[in-house]
Amino acid sequence: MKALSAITLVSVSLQAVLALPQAGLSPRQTCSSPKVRKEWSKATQAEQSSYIQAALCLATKPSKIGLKTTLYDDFGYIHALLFGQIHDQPSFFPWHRYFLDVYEKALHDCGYSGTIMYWDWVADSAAPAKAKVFDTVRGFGTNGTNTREHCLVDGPFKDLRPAYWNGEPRNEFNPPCLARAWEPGYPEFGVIEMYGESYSPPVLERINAIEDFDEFRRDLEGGPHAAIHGGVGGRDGDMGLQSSSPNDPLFFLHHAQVDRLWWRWQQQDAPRRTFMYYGPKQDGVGTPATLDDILPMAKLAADLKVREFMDTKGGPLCYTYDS
Ligand SMILES: *[C@@H]1O[C@H](CO)[C@@H](O)[C@H](O)[C@H]1NC(C)=O
Ligand SMILES: [Cu+2]
Repeated sequence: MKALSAITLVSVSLQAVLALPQAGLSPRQTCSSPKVRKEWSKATQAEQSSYIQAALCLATKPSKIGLKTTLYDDFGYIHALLFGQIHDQPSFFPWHRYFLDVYEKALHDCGYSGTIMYWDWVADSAAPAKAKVFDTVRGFGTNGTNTREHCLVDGPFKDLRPAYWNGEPRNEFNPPCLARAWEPGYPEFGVIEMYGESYSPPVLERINAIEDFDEFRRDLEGGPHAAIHGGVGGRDGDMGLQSSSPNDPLFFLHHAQVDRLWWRWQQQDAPRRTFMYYGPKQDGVGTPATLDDILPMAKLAADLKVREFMDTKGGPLCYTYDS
C-alpha cells in the first residue's frame, strides 16, 4: 500500500513537471506504445464493421458546437467554416492531422476502440473503382446515381442525410443525400476513372523527392489530394465540393492517407523534418507561417498550436502508420 501510493505520488509530480513548459495544456503522457494506423483493406471485417457503426453513430449524437444538427454534421460544418484558414497554405497538414485526431476520439465515444484507417489510393490508382473502400458491405459504398442528385444508393451510408452543403443548411437546390459522382475515365485519352493517373506511384515518387516543405505540401495538396476529392465526388458530390467534404465518411480515410504521406516524408529525415514548417499564409499579404500559429477547432476541440501536431509521437498525439 505504502509503496503504491509513493509511486503514484512520484508519477503525479513527474507529470506536473513535464506539464510545466506547456502551461495551460493538460499534462502529457509520454508516447511509449504508439497506436498503429493501417490500410482499410488490411482490417478484419469486425474492425471495419465497428468503424462504420461508430461513424453512423455520430449522426445520433447532439452537436458539440451548439448547432441544432448532429455531431456527424459538426465535422463538415467546421471544415467549411474554417476552410480559408486551413487550405492552400502550410496549416493544411497540421490542421487536418488534428482534425483526424478529434474524429478518432469521437469514434471512440461511439464505441469504436481502434484507430483511424487510411485508404492507400496510390495502390489503387490503376483502377480506383475497384478499391476495397468502395465495397458495399465492408466499405463506404460505390458511385452515386446518374441523376442530378447523385445520391448514394448502396453501402452503409446510403440513408445518411448530411445537414450542410458548403457550410449552409441544405436547400432544394442541393442533393438531399450523401452524393458521389465519380469522374468517368476516358480510356482513349489515357485518363483513368477518378483521375487515377494523378496519384499513380511515379507521381508520388516525384512529390516525395521534394526537399522543400512548402513545395512538398503544395504539390501533394494541389495534386493527388485534390484529384481524389474531384475524382470521387465529381463536381456535384460531397467530396468534390471540398468545403463540406467531411460529409462523406471516406474523407477521413483519404486524409489519413495524406497525413501518412506527410509522415513518411518527415520520417525520411526525422531530425530535420519533424518540425520543418514554413510558407506563406493565405491572409492576403502572405505572412510567414510559424510553429506558434494557432490551429482553430471552432469549439469542437481546443485551439492548439501547430507545434503540437508536427510529431505523431509527441504532444497530444501517439500514433504511427504500418508503412
Ligand atoms: C459514376 O456516376 C457518374 C454519374 O453520376 C457517371 O458519369 C460515371 O460514369 C460513373 N463512374 C463510374 C466509374 O462508373
Ligand atoms: Cu480539408
